[in-house]
Amino acid sequence: MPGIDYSQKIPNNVDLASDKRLQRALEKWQPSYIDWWRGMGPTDFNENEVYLRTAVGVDKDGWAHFDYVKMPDYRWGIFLHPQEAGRKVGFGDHMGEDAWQAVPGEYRNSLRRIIVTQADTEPASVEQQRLLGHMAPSIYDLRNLFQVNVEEGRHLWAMVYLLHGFFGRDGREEAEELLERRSGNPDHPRILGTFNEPCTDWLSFFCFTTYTDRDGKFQLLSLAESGFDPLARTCRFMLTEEAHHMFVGQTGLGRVIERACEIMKSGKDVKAEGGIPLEIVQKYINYWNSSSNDLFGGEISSNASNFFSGGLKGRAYEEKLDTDHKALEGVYNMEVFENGALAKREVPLRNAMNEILRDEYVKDNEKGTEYFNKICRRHEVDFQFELPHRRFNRSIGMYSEGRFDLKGNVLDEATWQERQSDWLPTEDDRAYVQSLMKPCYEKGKMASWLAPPSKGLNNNPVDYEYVRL
Ligand code: BYC
Repeated sequence: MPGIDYSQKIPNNVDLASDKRLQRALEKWQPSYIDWWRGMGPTDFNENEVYLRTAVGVDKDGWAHFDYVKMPDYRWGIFLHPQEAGRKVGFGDHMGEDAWQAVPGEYRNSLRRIIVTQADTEPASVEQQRLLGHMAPSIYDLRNLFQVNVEEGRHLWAMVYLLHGFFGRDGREEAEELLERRSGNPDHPRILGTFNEPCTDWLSFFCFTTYTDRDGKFQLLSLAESGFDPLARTCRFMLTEEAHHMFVGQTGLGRVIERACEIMKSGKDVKAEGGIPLEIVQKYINYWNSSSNDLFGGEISSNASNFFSGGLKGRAYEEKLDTDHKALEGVYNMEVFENGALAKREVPLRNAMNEILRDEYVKDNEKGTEYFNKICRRHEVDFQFELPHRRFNRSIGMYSEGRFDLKGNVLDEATWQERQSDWLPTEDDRAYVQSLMKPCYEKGKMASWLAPPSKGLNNNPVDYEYVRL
């Protein structure tokens, strides 16, 4: 297995030096990327040394390397999971054929579209989070934010390698565009909805890394099955990085909940003590979870069917599933929304691939909800977190045509208008959360609204100097 070559301008494990054209093209893109980072990344912290984790290998232990790095000097590179000899396409119409090492002509446009959509989310999230460093609740959290940011930058590199390496001139043009679109810019927005939403407080950041990054996990799991082998190998390695982002989100929300529970248990008022009431946490969960549900696309999708039949995008864990990998027969029983009402309908399996992936996502989210409820029970606080129903507050797909409550029941417009402030953050809720967003940079100290983590990083104490300010 080739290790990562750090002697090159662009660290990589794909023997970039042997492909001079590709190397030149990527080295030409590199300064534009650094310019983008210096302008749109966490700009005001470019000169600080941050205790970051860098990949030195693509195996399980390859993550062991931690060191102080100034973010613009981070070694963004191209790291692919090792090639599996004799790998075959594992699903769809081409099942059993050799996995493709080049882009099949007939799927060029679809593959480019999938890769560009995935790629676009990476710089978008860095842009969304760029000002959060100014209001971090601790140095430990500040470092985690920056770790997430540099890894999203690396994910962009991973996708740009595919665009440059396999899509010729179109790919190079798409790579340029990835540095030109801007999160939330009405004239030149990012492609997917959630990635244009403002993320200007840390409660949103923890929800984003819990729910939006978890969408990333499932999209990557399905692309890791792709018959286009370089895409599959790229996504397999990205998944190892994604896990840390969800850890940041899940434990971050857990600590906010824990702090509120501690205050409640002591009989004091959560707001008076500078905590975040659990009802507000639930509303933020409702908001970010529903937006992230949109990221799976429409419930019935011919795009998804084509991606599956072409062997481009499988189901999560497709290889391990004990099932018909062609999905030609069988149906998905869906509750469709038609003429203002829900009705049961059998949908051909291939057309339901987005929904099948969303099912896995919902299951994984439910485990997260249970983790939050355990914290409440441990503190003997009588509060039950609930995951909103997938129909709630949607902007994409058939359920965006109607209004639904948190349990997925159909509502009329008037009831929705009357009730939505009970379910989604109001201006007042947002103003309150924003009022707490003050930096807490004293070593080992935490802001008033969250509990300390149970341990520090890489066997260091919680009060370690994770960022040299
Ligand atoms: N917002 O057939 P449909 C991550 C569009 S996150 C706006 O229903 P399809 C990360 C769609 O483009 C993972 N538009 O959907 C996390 C289409 O437009 P056109 C990102 C949307 O194509 C945190 C139309 O609606 N990965 O990694 O089956 C931090 C109808 O499309 C949205 C990927 O996205 C939306 N939410 O499925 C950092 C994987 N949803 O063509 C990173 C690659 C749909 O009619 N992408 N539309 O103009 C895909 O597999 C698919 O494009 C989607 C959409 C699943 C996203």
